[in-house]
Amino acid sequence: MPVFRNFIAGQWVDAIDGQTFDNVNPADTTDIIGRFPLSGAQDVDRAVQSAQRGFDVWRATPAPLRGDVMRRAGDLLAARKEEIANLMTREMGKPLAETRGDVQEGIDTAYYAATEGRRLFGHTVPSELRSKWAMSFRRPIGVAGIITPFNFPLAIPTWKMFPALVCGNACVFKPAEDVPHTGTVFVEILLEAGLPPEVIQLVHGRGEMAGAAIVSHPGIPIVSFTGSTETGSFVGETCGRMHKRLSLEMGGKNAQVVLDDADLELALDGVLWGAFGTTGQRCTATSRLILQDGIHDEFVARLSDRARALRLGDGRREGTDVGPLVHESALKKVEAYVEIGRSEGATLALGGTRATGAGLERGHFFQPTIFTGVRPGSRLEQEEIFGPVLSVIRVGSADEAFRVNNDVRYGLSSSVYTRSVQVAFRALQDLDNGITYINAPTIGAEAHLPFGGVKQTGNGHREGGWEVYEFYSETKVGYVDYSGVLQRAQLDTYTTG
Ligand code: UN1
Repeated sequence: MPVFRNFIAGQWVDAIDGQTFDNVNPADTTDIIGRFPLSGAQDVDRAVQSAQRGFDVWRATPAPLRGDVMRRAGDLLAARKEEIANLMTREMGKPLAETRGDVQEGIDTAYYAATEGRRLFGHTVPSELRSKWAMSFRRPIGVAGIITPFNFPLAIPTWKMFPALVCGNACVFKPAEDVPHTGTVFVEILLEAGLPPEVIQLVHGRGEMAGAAIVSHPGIPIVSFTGSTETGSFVGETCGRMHKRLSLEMGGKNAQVVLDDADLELALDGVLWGAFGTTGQRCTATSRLILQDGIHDEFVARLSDRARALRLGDGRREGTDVGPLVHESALKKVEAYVEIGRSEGATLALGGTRATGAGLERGHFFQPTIFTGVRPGSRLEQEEIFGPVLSVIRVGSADEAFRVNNDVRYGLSSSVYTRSVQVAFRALQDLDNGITYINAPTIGAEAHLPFGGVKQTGNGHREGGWEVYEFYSETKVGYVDYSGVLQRAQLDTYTTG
């Protein structure tokens, strides 16, 4: 079996205590992809010490040259797109069309980052005093702790690390233990692109061990985490206590609203992709479908027909629409929510059980599942499931739909299907989400726009676009007084009035 290593202090190494874990294909659990180091606090500590040396080299490298490394990384990702999509599907299950998109998101992020190395704008503003300049500029922060989930094994690490690196930080990277192979290939690509070896450290392992060690290490002043809201609370507590800068991207309970005047065929395409793409394992997945009275029954009937026809299977097989869940405990969680839905009195309109049949015997497959008659406020309607389970809620008006959309603790994305320009713009204003789509599904964020959510989805930061560069850098202000005399701000300026 192939054996993989950490990348620490410029070397490919085992975990210090020699422990390992196996990486298993969720579509066929007899297919073992490789053995990876199960790292702990000592491994993280070595990584941080090395990254601090890397930081000293990297921060002194001009930002446009740092950007050139990202451009080359983008070129390498583009050249290896098909190969990376394949290995990604093998380790986490989503179909090839989606993993190709995942790699493309990484390529787009690379090229955006490359040019950002030539911007990293500060401000120059007039001073209130004569013969004095006032300006702001950006400085790197230090060693960034990067903890990423399984569902976008390449895109999410690139969202975090390309901007962190362009800003001049070093990174200690822990990919989810479900997708260590993609994480390894990504680090190889960064090195091949010319990143100085100590600037990047790869530490494989579990959240409770390697992840917790990163979050609590005093040598890591900045942490970026994508994962569950529960884990995010722990990460936030530790970072808060240690005064670390922290970006959290956490849960969602995203809704697609379909109003009576909508293009129903378009809305059907949208919800199928939003709810069952990535087997519902996206923070942006459509987990609730809010239907207006007038179209409710027809829409549910047409949706059930379309969802029933989705083909489950190995994502590497041509024609597969929906892959497996990532592991057994994800499957159990989905089963538990089906039970919760039943006990709360919702009607199971489709699915609800593990999927069986030819080619599905050895994987974590679950049928696309639809509940109707779901009550606002019920657990099924409120809690993140992270699986192919869609809850349908009936409403009488756009206003009621918006209230239901907003009445959850999460606020990542939302979607409204309508032909009314008034309602569309009202939705943009009134829905409590970081992203609202009009006539498009809840998933599909683009790499050059800010990505993130409100309420318990995040902690006020955004990834992607221009905003993330502010997260990964400190603003510094410089004043240059060339008057040759003592000028006292606020005292010598306004002498009258
Ligand atoms: C996530 O679900 O964790 O908007 C990220 C999308 C993707 C990113 C999702 N581009 O669906």
